[in-house]
Amino acid sequence: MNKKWKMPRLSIVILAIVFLWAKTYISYLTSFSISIDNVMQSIILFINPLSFLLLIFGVSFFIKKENTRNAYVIITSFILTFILFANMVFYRFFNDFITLPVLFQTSNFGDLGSSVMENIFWTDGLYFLDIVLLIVLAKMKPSFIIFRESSKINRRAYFLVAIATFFFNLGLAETERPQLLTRTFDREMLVKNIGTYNYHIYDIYLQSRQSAQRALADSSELVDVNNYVKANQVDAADELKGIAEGRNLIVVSLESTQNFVINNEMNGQVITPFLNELTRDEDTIYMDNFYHQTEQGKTSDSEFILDNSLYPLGRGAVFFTHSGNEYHTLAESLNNKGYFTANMHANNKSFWNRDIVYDTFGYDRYYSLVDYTVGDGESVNWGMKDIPFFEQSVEHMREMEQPFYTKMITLTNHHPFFLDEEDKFIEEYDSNSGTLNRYFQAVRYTDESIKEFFTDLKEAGLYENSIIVMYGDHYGISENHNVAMGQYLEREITPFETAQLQRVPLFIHIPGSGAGFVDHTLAGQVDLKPTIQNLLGIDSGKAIQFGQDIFSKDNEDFVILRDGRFITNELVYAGETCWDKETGEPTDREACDPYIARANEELAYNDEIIYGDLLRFYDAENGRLKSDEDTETILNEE
Ligand code: GP9
Ligand code: MN
Repeated sequence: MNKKWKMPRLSIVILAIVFLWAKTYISYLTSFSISIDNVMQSIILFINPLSFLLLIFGVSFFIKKENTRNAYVIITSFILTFILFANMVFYRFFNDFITLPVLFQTSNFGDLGSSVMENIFWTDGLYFLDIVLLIVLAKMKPSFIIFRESSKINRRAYFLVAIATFFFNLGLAETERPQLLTRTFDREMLVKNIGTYNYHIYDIYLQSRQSAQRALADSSELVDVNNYVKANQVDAADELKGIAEGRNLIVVSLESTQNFVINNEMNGQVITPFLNELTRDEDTIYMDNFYHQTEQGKTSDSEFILDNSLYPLGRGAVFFTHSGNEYHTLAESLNNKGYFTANMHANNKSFWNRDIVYDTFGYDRYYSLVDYTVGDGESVNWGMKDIPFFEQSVEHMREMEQPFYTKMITLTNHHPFFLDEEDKFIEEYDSNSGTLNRYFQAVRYTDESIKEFFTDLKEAGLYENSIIVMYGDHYGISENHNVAMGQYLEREITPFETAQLQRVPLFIHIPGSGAGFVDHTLAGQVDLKPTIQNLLGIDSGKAIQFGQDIFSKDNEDFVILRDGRFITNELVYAGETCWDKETGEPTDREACDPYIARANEELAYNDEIIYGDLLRFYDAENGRLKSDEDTETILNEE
């Protein structure tokens, strides 16, 4: 009866697990916008960090020495907290979770500096508080904490619980989302169901599987891929064929430029006066239903699509992960036509691994940062301002052999969208998002730079004999700014609206042609290569590619985004929901089903090509398999 009450004693391991579990769950609620539709999903979200934490901290039970064991617990806590923190910062910018290939893109990190700093808050420090506490406890060894080794029985029970938790979690996730692990385009879905830490383990597994895939691939895989591609190819347009034959080709990638700013105003101020003029110009084709198809590789993904008419990858940047593959590029086809081919971008040459990839793609020359003089006050955000960039680029063009093809990449309109006073031509917007507020100003600056670029080209005598193709590379405003976007667009930003916001402008300007019109055809970046080739009178031959000539009469009105969303004339599939395009309301899923299958099939074939490096087996000139010299398999019999 008189037994003294004893405080229940806690194991330091359990304490560490509880802290991390709590932190991870809090981060789900506060830092990641994970959508929850039902109670089951809330339960899964709550338990999903646990199985991994139990297992990883369980390792400590096998460590005999107390100090080593405590050190293991503390270091593991720190590493996992850091991974969580890195994901939070990454998510604030990219609205996405880190993948292994992204992590190894260290050559990009220097330039990311300003964007990273914008996305770290002082409150993030709170996430590390428990580690300080664990260190203090390990030092002071208070009596209410157990530090000694656990018994065999306890250990067994512990791991039984851990493994049961793991399968319980996986089981719930499978019922909630069948085929979760086989359809892995959607990282949010993965994290939601198996938790951040298991997600990273799964990501490591994917990475090793993909490395093996190339080694195991053989030319026979091309037969299916080729059948699919050929079945979906259309005849190139006749009317515009060769309209720009022999001209210089200037492609301008407009950083973060979305289509909603075109012919639009912000608080009574015109955002893109020059581009607006172009939409009504007699020499310009303006496409207002054109989608970007990029993923984690952002600008580099759009470059990849342009040159190959293939999709980028669902995870990582293909510029990093598959820079050594064999490709049949736009640059190569122009080289064969006697063009001088170049890239122009005033950033470190290794950013996005460009120096390596441009070589692989067959470009003759890369004008990178070292080829530009960045004067005082000529740099903002990630580097050189666009106006001096265009000015100096035209100087380089004067020296080029003609005809030339050059791809230019603008930079000023990049997150965090800061500008010097003298470059602000309009006021900021007035929402709760500084990013969106500054975005309008930065786009306005891009518009000004294009206007000056056209003048520079005319002065250099390069204008008349060129065709200028300009397109937005990817979105600039992520879903993290939905409230502010909703305020601007005066409607709620549903997944349907978000998909529609992935439209970027496309301008095809052919001086003196009189070929201008506004085109509402549905198209995407994969269509750029065949379209440009047709305008230049180049036969795309037997290239394996997913795009279609936009101006072809048979062009299919179906655009697939890299994460499996798609758009047709009637439907939009986004957020796992089928939307009626006219009303913007959800509609019967059956209507979307055939397209869902088609989108998945196309993306899967695409990945097979890239992961297996399949084009190394293929001769695009004659449509034959290269490696099979004995059999001379012909894939494209007339
Ligand atoms: C960097 C520039 C921007 O050189 O192309 O890259 P992004 O972050 O947009 O992919
Ligand atoms: Mn970009």
